[in-house]
Amino acid sequence: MRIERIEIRHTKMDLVSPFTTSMGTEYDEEHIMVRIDADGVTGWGESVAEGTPFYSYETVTTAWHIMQDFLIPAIIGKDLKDVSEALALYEKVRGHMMAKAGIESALWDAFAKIKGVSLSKMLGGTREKIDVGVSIGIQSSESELLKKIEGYLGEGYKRIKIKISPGHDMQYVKAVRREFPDILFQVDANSAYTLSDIDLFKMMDDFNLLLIEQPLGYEDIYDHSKLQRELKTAICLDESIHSLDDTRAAIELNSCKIINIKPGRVGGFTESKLIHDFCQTMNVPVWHGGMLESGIGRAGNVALASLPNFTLPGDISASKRYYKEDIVDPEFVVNQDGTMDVPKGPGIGVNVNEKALEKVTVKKAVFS
Ligand code: OSB
Ligand code: MG
Repeated sequence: MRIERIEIRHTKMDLVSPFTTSMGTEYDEEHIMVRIDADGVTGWGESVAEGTPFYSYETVTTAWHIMQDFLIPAIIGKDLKDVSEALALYEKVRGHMMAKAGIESALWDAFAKIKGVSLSKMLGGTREKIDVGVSIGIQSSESELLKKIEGYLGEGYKRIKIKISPGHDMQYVKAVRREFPDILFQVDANSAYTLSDIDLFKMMDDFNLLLIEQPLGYEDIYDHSKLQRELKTAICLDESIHSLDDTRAAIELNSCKIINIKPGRVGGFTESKLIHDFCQTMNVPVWHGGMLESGIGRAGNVALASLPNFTLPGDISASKRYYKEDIVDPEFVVNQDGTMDVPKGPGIGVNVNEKALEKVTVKKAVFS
């Protein structure tokens, strides 16, 4: 497949409601959409680097720079036989996983379309429907939170995750469990705590949480092993895991019992699959995280989450939970039984709505 043309677009999409976490409040989401034209097909991908370096050091600006000056020059005009050839061409670039994943995902889509198979099939997916959950930001009151949860449960979501931060934690956990004693329920701290908060987590241990996501440092693996030792509840790592090597370290050190896989955080689907497969052999469940993606990134997430060891519901929600208008057609919907259909068409299996994409584009560059 000859890489004839690559287009990148910095996009900005308004969220239907603000998303508050221990990292701050987001009102809109800036990402980079990648379009690759090759041998008569068009592959689409999304880089989930955000406008701010609060979740990761990467931002849309750093990802743009890395794509424009290193990743795109390495592959443009080249004749590639598979995705791994592209990875080899830019393997000298260290870090910048979200920039890499944006390019890599567009390549996967293009290769799947050339083969005429769905991305799910191409990645080794085995499911036609995936179980989905929803990630709820910090709310202004317990009653506000309970109302939101009730709404999402009514829409079918199989699992509820709430964001926590110091001062917005135990009382919310208690309120949710009082109201909904039996739901699959987990919390995400986004690295807001330290080992000195161990008593708080010991208290949470009595509330039958499915997992506690990334309680400690955003690069930490060691302190999490000390915390996990003291808890019955599974710790799940998100921010700390950038590769198969990180995953191996975390599992060998017993720093967590569950892994959150986000392709953007680990450089793409190739590394995601390695992590998935390794966790499967170690009997460690994985689930698919989210970065408030548009339909382009979401399509990739759904395809990846159709692999067999994604045994817990993902942070993969309906388009309308994030955006008034998505940039793909059809938009992603959640079935009443809390599942989402895995697209069956070639590649990502949804069409990009180029008019909607144009409306959210703030900057564009073309390479050929
Ligand atoms: O920590 O999982 C996270 C969104 C942006 C950055 C980090 C995270 C999140 C979410 C949203 O929790 C998940 C989603 O896309 O629904
Ligand atoms: Mg998280």
